[in-house]
Amino acid sequence: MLHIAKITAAALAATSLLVGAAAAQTVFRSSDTHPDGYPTVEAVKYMGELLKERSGGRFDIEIYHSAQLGEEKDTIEQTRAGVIDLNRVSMGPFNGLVPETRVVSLPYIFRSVDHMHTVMDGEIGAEILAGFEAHGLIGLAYYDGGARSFYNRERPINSIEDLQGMKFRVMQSDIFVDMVNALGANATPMPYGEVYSGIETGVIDGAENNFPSYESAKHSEVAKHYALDEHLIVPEVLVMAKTTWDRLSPEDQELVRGAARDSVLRQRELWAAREAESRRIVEAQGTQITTPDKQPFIDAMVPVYERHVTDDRLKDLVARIQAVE
Ligand code: GTR
Repeated sequence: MLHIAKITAAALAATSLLVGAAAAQTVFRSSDTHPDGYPTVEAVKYMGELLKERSGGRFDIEIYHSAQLGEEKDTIEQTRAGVIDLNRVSMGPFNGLVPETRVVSLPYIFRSVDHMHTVMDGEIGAEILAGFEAHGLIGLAYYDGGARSFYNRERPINSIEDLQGMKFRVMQSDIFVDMVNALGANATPMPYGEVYSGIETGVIDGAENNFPSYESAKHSEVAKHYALDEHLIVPEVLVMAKTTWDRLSPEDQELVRGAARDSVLRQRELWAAREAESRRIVEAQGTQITTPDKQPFIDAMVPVYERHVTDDRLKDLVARIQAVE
């Protein structure tokens, strides 16, 4: 019911382009699941400032943070329908829609965040971004989401053996379900907003995420064991509704793209600071961090690659990513 109420409210609010009375100002409605102050929210705000300045006040961005417009899966559909103009989402929830996003959602596909940056800033990143257009979306830029690791309420994880039989929430993607199952644990796909109560009530034992999400969504209050296995380095993406994009002149499209591009550096700086700060906060609040040997986790992912990297396009992308120094 809550979701439906949110969608209806958003749909009723107006057409996606709000035209202000005074100077025919276009305000893009932008969604983010994270709270105000989170690096992705702040980066889109910064993009809005740049857009406003560079367009002489013709464009602005209004941010609906804290999942005000719904959970990511729903907001993706609303963006495709043009009800939401801009959306900052993880690549994971796009796995069922945009095949290109699957390659960067494979566990341990990137050796490090630096490797991820080199790949995504280059031609492979551009190719993946272009893949959104066939699905009613325009990929504008990538943001950092660090590395995701497992956390749970039961016990410290020092090896794969410690994960056996535990139930972990994953983002709604078949790749993540198989990833968790390949480790001998059980995967439960569910929306981000349900994770806190899921852990609190014991429906799940834990979840997996980066430090800023673990901290800001307060999962750290209910799951005190965090294992730094860093199985996923999934970039985040900022997309625009194609219907909104198509209404802009080529010059204004370039303006939007440029402002998005210029917000990336700001987001990376904010991200690095927030990652360290969130880790400091959760440790001070009693989170126990373990550092299991990653190699057995990497080895356990062989069947996940066998199952999901089957067509030639994906095989080629995986090989090219792995070949990037
Ligand atoms: C966060 C990511 C969100 C969302 C969330 C989740 O790290 O920034 O976009 O995907 O994880 O686990 O659902």
